[in-house]
Amino acid sequence: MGREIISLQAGQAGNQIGQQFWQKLCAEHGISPNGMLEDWAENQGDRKDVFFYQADDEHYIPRAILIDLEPRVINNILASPFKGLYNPENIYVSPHGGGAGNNWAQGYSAGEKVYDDLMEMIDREADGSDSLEGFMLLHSIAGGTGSGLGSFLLERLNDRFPKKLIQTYSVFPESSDVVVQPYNSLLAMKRLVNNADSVVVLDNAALTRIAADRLHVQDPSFVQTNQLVSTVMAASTTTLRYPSYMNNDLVGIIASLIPTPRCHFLMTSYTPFTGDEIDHAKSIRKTTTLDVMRRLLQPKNRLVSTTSTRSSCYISCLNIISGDVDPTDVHKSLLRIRERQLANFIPWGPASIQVALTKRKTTQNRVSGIMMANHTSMASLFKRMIDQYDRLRKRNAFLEQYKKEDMFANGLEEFDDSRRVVAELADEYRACESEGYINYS
Ligand SMILES: Nc1nc2c(ncn2[C@@H]2O[C@H](COP(=O)(O)OP(=O)(O)OP(=O)(O)O)[C@@H](O)[C@H]2O)c(=O)[nH]1
Ligand SMILES: [Mg+2]
Repeated sequence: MGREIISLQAGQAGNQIGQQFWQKLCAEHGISPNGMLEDWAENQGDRKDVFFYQADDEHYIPRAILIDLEPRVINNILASPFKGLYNPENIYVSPHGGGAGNNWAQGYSAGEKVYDDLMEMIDREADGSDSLEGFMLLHSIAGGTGSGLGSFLLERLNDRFPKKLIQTYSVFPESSDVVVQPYNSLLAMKRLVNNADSVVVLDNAALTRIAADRLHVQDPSFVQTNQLVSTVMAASTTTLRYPSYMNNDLVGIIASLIPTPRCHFLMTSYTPFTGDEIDHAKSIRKTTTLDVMRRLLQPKNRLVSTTSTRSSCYISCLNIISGDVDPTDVHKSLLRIRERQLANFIPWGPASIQVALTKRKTTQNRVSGIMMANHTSMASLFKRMIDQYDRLRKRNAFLEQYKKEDMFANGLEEFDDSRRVVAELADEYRACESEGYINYS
């Protein structure tokens, strides 16, 4: 057995999303807010040990490390009904308390200063697992802590655990969020490219749009958008937690979605969001397997806003379907999708949607699904990021705060290098659209 995953949640977005993710996993596995197993939850054929371990007194404890440079968000978690769930030794709140002021460089430097404390927690968790598969980082890339300290962690995890996988759930900003977000995002992107094996991209613009669509909420709170995110995170890990014969470890999922190492930025869609997951979701009529699989391909259901061109296509696509599903319906749906050409694929690889049916038993028989896909339109997101960066940089705006930190004290090469890395990634995604990609270097 084994194949455990340690989650690291950094900064406000990381910890707020993490809070809901753990709440959701507890509900699915029948773990109460204080870590006790409910009676119905025995012998469900699930693997609680991927994300939890048991303390001496049988309590389930998340393999989670909570990190922030300011206390507010973590204090909220510690004032919630789930306060007893986490291992208190796994919580790091900076004693200085002011956060990283929306500044990547400040977050990165803070990481260097608290390296020993953080690594001690991570090593202890790693030593406590039987056979660790990897790490999951939850963070946003627009602020200071999740972005900068998160970047630092990605680099160090890579050095210290070179054989372990790193997957991130990364929240990309809406363009109006933070003035210096183009700087922070670009610098964090370099680490997501170089130091992560797989990045699940979520963006706040898409989350807001889906909240308006599904929940009729025009100005959603983070609690509401985070319910969308935690639903998707839980769904994307169902095959790990309820294993069948495929996709039951992270390496399997990554291998099937990421044929070439640099193009590892995944988009997700989920349908239907209902009142089971989301407060105030619109009720839905009965959904069929075909409905679900068709909706998963619609751009409006994606949790990331990219712009497709006529040549945009899927590099890979995995659907994980839950509920009462007849495999013949899956087969028929795949045929229908192919006949109607609802999904275009790269010319240099297998043109097929992979489908996994989960073993998770639910109370309703409702069919729901998540799509995880590698799609070349992701290039448009990186292009937009570079354009926003160029506009800010041309004016030399807001650079003083960065120059105060060591990395930028002697020049701004780090910015130029990060820009180069992101531009090359966008180019490679576009190159994937043509036959000649097999010779790409
Ligand atoms: N989806 C989502 N986005 C969030 C949440 N909290 C903050 N954000 C977004 O994250 C970005 C800001 O990053 P934060 O996570 O607040 O910053 P931080 O990592 O705590 O860094 P500092 O506070 O600067 O030290 C903005 O784009 C926000 O809109 C959240 O709970 N959910
Ligand atoms: Mg913060």
